[in-house]
Amino acid sequence: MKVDSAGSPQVVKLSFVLIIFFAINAYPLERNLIINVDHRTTVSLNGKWHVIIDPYENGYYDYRYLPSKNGYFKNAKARNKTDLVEYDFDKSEVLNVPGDWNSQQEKLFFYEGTIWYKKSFDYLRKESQVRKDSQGGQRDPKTRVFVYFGAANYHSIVYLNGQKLGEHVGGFTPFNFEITRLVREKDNFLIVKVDNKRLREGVPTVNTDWWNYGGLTRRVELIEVPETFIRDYFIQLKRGSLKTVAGWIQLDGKQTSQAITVEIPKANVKQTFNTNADGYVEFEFDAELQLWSPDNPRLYDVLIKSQTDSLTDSVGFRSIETEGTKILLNGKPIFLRGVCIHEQAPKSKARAYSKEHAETLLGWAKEMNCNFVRLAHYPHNEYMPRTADRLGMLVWSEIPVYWTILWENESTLKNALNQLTEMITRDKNRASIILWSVANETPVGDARNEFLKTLVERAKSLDPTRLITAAMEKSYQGRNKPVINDPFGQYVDVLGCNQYIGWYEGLPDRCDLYTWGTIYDKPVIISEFGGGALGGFHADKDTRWSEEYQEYLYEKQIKMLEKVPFMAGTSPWILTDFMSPRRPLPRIQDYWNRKGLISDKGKKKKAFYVMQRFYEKHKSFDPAQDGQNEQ
Ligand code: GCB
Repeated sequence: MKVDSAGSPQVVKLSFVLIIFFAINAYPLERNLIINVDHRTTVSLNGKWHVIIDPYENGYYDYRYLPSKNGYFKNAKARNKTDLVEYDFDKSEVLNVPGDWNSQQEKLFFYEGTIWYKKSFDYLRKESQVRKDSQGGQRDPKTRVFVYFGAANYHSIVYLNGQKLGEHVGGFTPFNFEITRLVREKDNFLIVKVDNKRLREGVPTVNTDWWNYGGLTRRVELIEVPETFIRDYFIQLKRGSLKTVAGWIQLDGKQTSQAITVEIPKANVKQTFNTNADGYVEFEFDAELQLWSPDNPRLYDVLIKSQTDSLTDSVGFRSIETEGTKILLNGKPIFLRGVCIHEQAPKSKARAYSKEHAETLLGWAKEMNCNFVRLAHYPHNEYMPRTADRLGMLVWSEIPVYWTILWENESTLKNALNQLTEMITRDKNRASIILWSVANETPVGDARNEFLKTLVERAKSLDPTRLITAAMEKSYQGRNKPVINDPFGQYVDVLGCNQYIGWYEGLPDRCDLYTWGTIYDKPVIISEFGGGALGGFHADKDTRWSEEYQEYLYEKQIKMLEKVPFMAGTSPWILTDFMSPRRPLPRIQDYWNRKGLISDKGKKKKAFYVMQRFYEKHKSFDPAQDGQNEQ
C-alpha cells in the first residue's frame, strides 16, 4: 500500500478542512433538544451493544486519512467466501449501555480513543397505518421518531442503517436526532462512533482531576411523538415573585399555530394560550402554590396539552434571589449546607448513571444534614436533579469549563456555550437547581473574563430565574488575610471560592490565623475545602492520609469558616472518593482521589461526622449574626 507522508501539504490542507467541518457540524445551529423524556412514549435501547475497539479510527478514516465511505457504520458482512470485510459487529464483544467502557473491561481501564457501538432493533410504530417505500422505510408517517442519548463521552457520530444522522461534542449533556424516515419495522442498525480522546481545545481540556470515562455513559431511547409535538417548555415562578408563574412553550412540527392549555390541577390552574407561527408562546399567570423548599419539596403535576400532543411534568415552584451577602429562598435567607459530588457510582469504579445511584448519593448527603449539593464539574445525569427535586435538595449545576481552557479559541467558546445551553435546556424546570455555574478554578485574565462573561450572558438569556456562579480562587491581602477579589466576580450573582488551607496550603492549624475578606457585596459559597484520607487508615492527627488528619482538618476549617460573615454556604470536597489518573500514590490512592467523606467502599470516614454535626448544629446558621470578622 502506498501511503503519503503524514506531513504532506495535501494532508495538512485536508486536516484543516476536516477541523473546520467538525467545528461547524458538531454544535447544532438550531436548538432541537427534546426535554422531559421520562414522560414521553419511549422504547429503551439500553442493554448489550456490540462494540469494536478502534484506536486507529480505522473504521472511520481510509488509508489516506480521509473519512471513508465504507466505514464501520455500514455494518458490512461478507456475503460469500471471497468477500473481504475486516470487521464484524455481530461477532464482536459486547458492552452494557448505559455505562462507561473503562469499568467494564480491564483492558479498557485507561483507554482513550474510539469505540464503535452497534445495536440492532425492530421498531413498530405506535401509528401502524403507514405506507412503506421500496426499502421498507415509512412514508407519510403520522408520528415522528427520534433517537435520544442521555450523554456520550466525548465526541459521537451517529448512523442509522448506514446513514449519518449527525454528531455531538461534549460528554455530559443529551442530544437527539430525528429518524422518522429512516427507521424501519425490521433490522435497523444504529451505530455510534464514540471517541473520548482528550483535546487541548476541548471542554474540558486535557487536564482534569477525574476519570475520563468513555462511551455511551447514559441511556439511549427511541422517542415517538406526534407529527407536531411539545418539544420544550419553561415553567417556573417569575423572578422576584412568589405567585406569578411565567414561561413559554415550543412546538416542533408543521402545525405551529395551536391552542395550548397549561393545567396544574392541584392548584386549580387551567389556562389556554395560542402559539404563534413559529410554534412558540410565552405565558404568565398567577397561582396559589405551596412553595417548594428543602423542608417541603412540594411538586405539582403540570399538564401541557396542545391540539396534537400532551405531556406531564412534575414541577416545584420556588424563588431564589440574593440580597447583599445572603441567598434568599422564597424570600427568606438560607444557609446552604452542602457537599460536592462527582458522578462516581457508589462503591464502584464506574460513572454513575442510574436512579439508584442518584438516590444513594443524595441519600448520603441528606444523612450528612445537607440541604444543598454541588454537582461537580459537569452536568450530571438527569436522575440527579429529578431525585433532588423529590428529596428537597438544592443543586448547583456546572459545565466543565475547568482550569486551563483555551480562552481565545472560538470553537472552544462555541463548545462551552453549547454545553451550557444543553444543560439549561434539559434542567430548567427543576426546582432543586438554584445555581448555574459557568466555570471552576480558571486563571484570572482578560481573555478568560471575556469567555466567561459570554457564558453568563447566555445563561441569563436562557434562564432569567436562577442565580449564576463560578468556583473561583482567593488571593491574599497580607499574609493572613485571604480575600475574594477575582475580577470575574462582578459578573456573577454568587461567588464560589475553592480553598485548601490545611491540605495544599500549610497544615490544619494554619486555619486559626486567617481572617477572610471580600471586595464584593455578594454571597460567597466556600465551594471546596478538604483533604485526603484513606478510609480505614487510622493514626494521629498529624499523619497525612489518616482519617484523623482529615477529621482535624475539617474541625479547623469549620472553626475558621464560621467566622466568615459573608459566607452563604459551604460544599466541602467531596462526598465520596472518586477515580482520577492524577492520583497514583500506591496503597493510598491507587488512582482514587481520597478526599471523599465516604470511602470508595461506601464507608463513612471520621470527617463525615464532623460535617454532619456542624450542619446539625447550624440548621439555622447565619454567619452574619454569628461572625466576628470584619469584611
Ligand atoms: C480542586 C478542583 C477539584 C479537585 C480538587 C483536589 O480545586 O476543583 O476538581 O479534584 O481540587 O482534590 O485537588
